[in-house]
Order: sequence, then structure tokens, then C-alpha cells
Amino acid sequence: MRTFLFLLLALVSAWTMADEPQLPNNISKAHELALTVLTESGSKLFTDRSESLTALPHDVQQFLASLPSAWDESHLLSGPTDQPVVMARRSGKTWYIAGINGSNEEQKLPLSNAIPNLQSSIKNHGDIVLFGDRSERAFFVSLLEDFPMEMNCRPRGGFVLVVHPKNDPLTMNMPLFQTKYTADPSPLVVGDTLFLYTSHDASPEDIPDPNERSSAGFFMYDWLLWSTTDMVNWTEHGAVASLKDFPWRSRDNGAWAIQTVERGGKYYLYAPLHGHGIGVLVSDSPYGPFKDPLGEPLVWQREHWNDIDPSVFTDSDGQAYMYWGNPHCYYARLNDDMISLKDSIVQLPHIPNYQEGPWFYKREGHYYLAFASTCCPEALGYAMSDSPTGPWEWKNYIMTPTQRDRGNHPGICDYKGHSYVFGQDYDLMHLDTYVHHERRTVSCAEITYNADGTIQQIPYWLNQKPLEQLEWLNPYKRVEAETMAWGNGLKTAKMGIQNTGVVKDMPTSTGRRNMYVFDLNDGEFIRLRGVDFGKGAKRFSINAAGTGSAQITLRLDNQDGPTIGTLQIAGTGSADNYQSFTTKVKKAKGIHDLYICFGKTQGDVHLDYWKFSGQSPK
Ligand code: FUB
Repeated sequence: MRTFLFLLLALVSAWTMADEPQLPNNISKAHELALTVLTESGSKLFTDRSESLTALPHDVQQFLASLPSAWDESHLLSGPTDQPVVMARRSGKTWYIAGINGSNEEQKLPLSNAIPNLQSSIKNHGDIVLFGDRSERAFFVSLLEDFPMEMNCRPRGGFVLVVHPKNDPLTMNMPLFQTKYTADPSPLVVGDTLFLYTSHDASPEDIPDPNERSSAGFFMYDWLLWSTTDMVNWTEHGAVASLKDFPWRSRDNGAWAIQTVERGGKYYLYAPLHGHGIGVLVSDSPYGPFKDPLGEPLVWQREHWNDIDPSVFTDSDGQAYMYWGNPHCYYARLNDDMISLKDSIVQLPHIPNYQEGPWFYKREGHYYLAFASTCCPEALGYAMSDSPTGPWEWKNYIMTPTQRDRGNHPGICDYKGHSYVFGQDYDLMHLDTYVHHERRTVSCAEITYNADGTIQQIPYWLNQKPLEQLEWLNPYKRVEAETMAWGNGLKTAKMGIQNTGVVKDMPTSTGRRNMYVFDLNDGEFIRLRGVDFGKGAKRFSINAAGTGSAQITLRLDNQDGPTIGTLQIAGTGSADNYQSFTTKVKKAKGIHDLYICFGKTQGDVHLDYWKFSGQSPK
């Protein structure tokens, strides 16, 4: 075994030949990568060769950086006397299974599942990442839904499978919203409130053509609004605008990344209609209703991709700029009316790693252009300048590319003394499937600026602590049912609007409307973080309607935590006939997470808002 490992180590030292089509001994790159797991020394090899490490593809750098320096368990599944060599190793809850094919023939490498720990991890895996061979030059990185029982390995090839444990969404920094798939976050602070405009990836059932429901592409018809005052409990406001607000559009799909900005008490929503330029809508309120003042695109260079992802910022001298574009980045100055261009469009010289999704802003005298970096996977990068029109200097990644994500899109703001970056991922969809679809979700992380204005890099969303709550939630005032920190499986809609999410049923911008939560199923719950019950609540009441029924159990701190009250919602005769249901509450004192848990659900129940009564928190 020792001689064998020595031989493997010698082969690993060929790593710096990464750009050569033929590696020494003719081994593949995935074979080389597998050696870093098999020999336990891969990560150490690079400590004094940082330039070789940084020359590697990002996925490989990340893989090597995350490789444990010691293992809790190691099992040789096959070899070394009889080729091939396959080894399974565990560090904490993560398994690494690596195999190499040392022969000159293609081989099927067995992945024995005889190890009980490994077997249960495979059953409960959160995701599995494969590093295998696609060609001499590339590492193929893929997320697999099912664990393969054997790997096809080309001559002198190899593989590594990393089996990650299942995420516990309640302890991880998961996406902010669960009732809809969201993307392209655009924050706007108005007074005490942080508003977040997002685009909206249709759920399969909302895609009009049944033949397209399993398609991986973009199905985007309207734009959504969310708000918070504490960063962890968010209130949904539904669709604020849709493609229908632009009667001149040429397609019924393509409601891509918007940004809404405020100027002089008016709200301007800049919206790309993919394939038909960028339009603008105006409102007197952040909730809308928004109207199209132009009746035509604000910008359209008559090319399918160029005119997407507008980002608008008004400088302290009153001059507003709009940046946009993929794969080129453009800008134009806006007139004071915010709905016309002052002069012609300028295409920026290429900024390294720029792909799309510019987010243009100024902070403490520095101009920033954050963006989604070269696809795929996309990460979040940024450039800085001393002037609003550049020249722009690439600075770094805010978040490096990772095989866990494919697309990204930054939105950045300061709020209540903290700085935040919003972006997007597929982590909610990954709770159901790893088969790729454009069903994205918006996540957020706190960022820190250095004294020179540069931004400290942050790890991937799931790899950081959940956001800190900025203020406790007051349960003694009306709380909308659609206010939640987590509500996976639930649905929401605006009252009185039959918006199925499809253009044909979609209203033009409706402005602020009451919303309700529906589609309650046994085992689902609404989680509210950091609820301040003060000296103790005495009663809970909830406004609900519907022809169905449901039991509500109120629990503290956990979905199985102590029960503080239960109540039954019985049919009110119709989905519009809201009635108040109330129950006594015991032992709800101080600050707790609140879980409104659903059971014995039958038929249609709609929830409007809830409230505790009794002792005030102060
Ligand atoms: O959401 C549609 C497109 O995907 C956006 O316009 C891009 O930034 C990317 O997020």
C-alpha cells in the first residue's frame, strides 16, 4: 500500500501541467483529482505553490480548499492489488468517494454500499457533486440526483463523488422566500422599510403549455415585491407589475431582471422584456400601481441579449445613469425625467469576468459595479471606479463561483447600519430535485467593506450563518399571514385577483392589495423568527376563510417545540367570507421563534392575518 501511495503522490505532482492536453503517464485530470482524496495529501501539496493553485479552475480550487486534512473514516472499496482503486472517506457528515482507473481500458468502477454509515448518508444526501472526465482539458462538475452504483471510467481516468449531508433549512442560510421561485433581487430602502423587487420564475403548474412544464428554460411573466424591517421575517406583496403593463411587447415570456429606484417621490421600475429592450414604469408608491409613460422601449438596440438587466443610480449631483447588458456592459445618462436618455449609449471596455446583471451604486465616494461573473457557474464579482462612467477596475469576487450554483445576480444596499448583498441560487429547488430547471430563489448575506472601499469575500449562501435579526417581531399588532421567515409548501395570492401567474390571467399593475396564504397541507408551517411575547400572551386570533378545515398548533422554537395553543378552523362557507378564530395561549413569554403548524387539513382554507393579545411586550 505504501509503495502504491508513493506512486500516486508522484503522479499528483504533475498537477501544474493542467493546461497540457496530455498529462505525464497519460492520466486524466479527474484521475489526478481523485488522487488528492486517495493519498490524503492533495490539499497540502499546494501550500507552497499558491500560483499553481490559483491557476486551477474555481471548482477545483474550492474542492481542494474544502478537502479535509484528516479523515474520520476510510474504507478501501476496491484495490490496490486488483485495479481499479476506489476509496470512501468520511469527514464529519460529508463522504468523499474517489476512484482511479489505472488501466488502459475503459472500466466500470464499483461503488460498494456495504458501509452502513455511507449507505444512510447516500439515502439522506443533500447533494452529490461529481468531478469526472469530460475531455482531456476539463473537469466535469455536476449535481446528481441519484447515487450511481458504479461509475464508467475511461482509460486512466478517475472520479470523485462528494456526498453532502441534507441541509436543515431551519438552521441554514436558506433562500428568503419559499412561496414562489424568485430571482434578480433589487433592494430599495424607503424610510424604515427594505423593499425587495424580484423577478419570478413560474412554478411548473403556472406554465401555460403543459408540454413545457418540465422544460429547463426561463418562464417569467411578472415581477414581485417583498418587504422587511428585520431582515429575517419578510412580507410578500405579490406581483407589482407584469408583461401586460407593456402592451407593445412582442413576447409573452421574458419578464427579466428589474430595478426600481425612487426620485422626487416617484418610483421608476426599469424592466427588460427579454428580446424587446428595456421599458420603464412609474408610480407614486413603491407598491404601485405602475404605469408605462412611454408606450415604447426606453432602450432597444434590436438585439436579443444586449438590453437586459438595467441598473439605475442617481448621483449626488442629480445626474442619473443606467447600466445594463449581457455580455457587453453599456451605460447611458438619463434626463431628469428618468424616462429618456440624455445622450447616446456607451459600450464599456470589457471588465474582466463580467457577464451580466450589473448593479451600479456609490458608497463613501467610491463607485461600484457589481455583476454576475462569467457563466457558468456564475458568481458575484465587482469593479470600482472614481467616476460614475469609469474607467472600471476589476477588484475581486464578492462570492466565488461554486458548483452548487449556476446563475447569480447581485443587488446591494446598506440598511439599518448593515451592508447586504442579495443574489440567487437553486437551493429551494434542490430540496426537491437536482435536475436543472430555471427555478431560482433569492438569498442574502451581510458584507463588510474594507477601509479602501473594497469588499470582503463571502462564502456561498448555505455556508454562512443565517442573517442576524435586526429587531424583534411584535405579535400584538396585526401580522399578515404572508409574513414569514420560512413557509415551504405554502402558496399566496392577492385577494380578488385570479392571477395564476400566466400572462393571459394577469392583471396590469394593481398596486397594494391584501394577500392571503393558502394550499395548507399537513406538516407544513409558517415560521416567524424572533417574536417578542414580552411578559406573556393570553390569546391568539387568526382571520381565515374557506370551505375546508385545518387544525392550527402554535409551537415555540421548533416545529416539534412546546405547544402554546391550538385551534380549529372550520368552513366559513366561502373563500371570501373571512372570520376570526381564536384560542387561549399558555406559556408564551419572552423572545421565541413561533411556528404556526398545520394539521388535519381538508379542502380550501385561506389565511389573512393573525395577532396575539394579552400583555404588551413593553
Ligand atoms: O432572470 C433572467 C435573467 O437571468 C436575468 O436577466 C439575468 O441577470 C439572469 O439572472
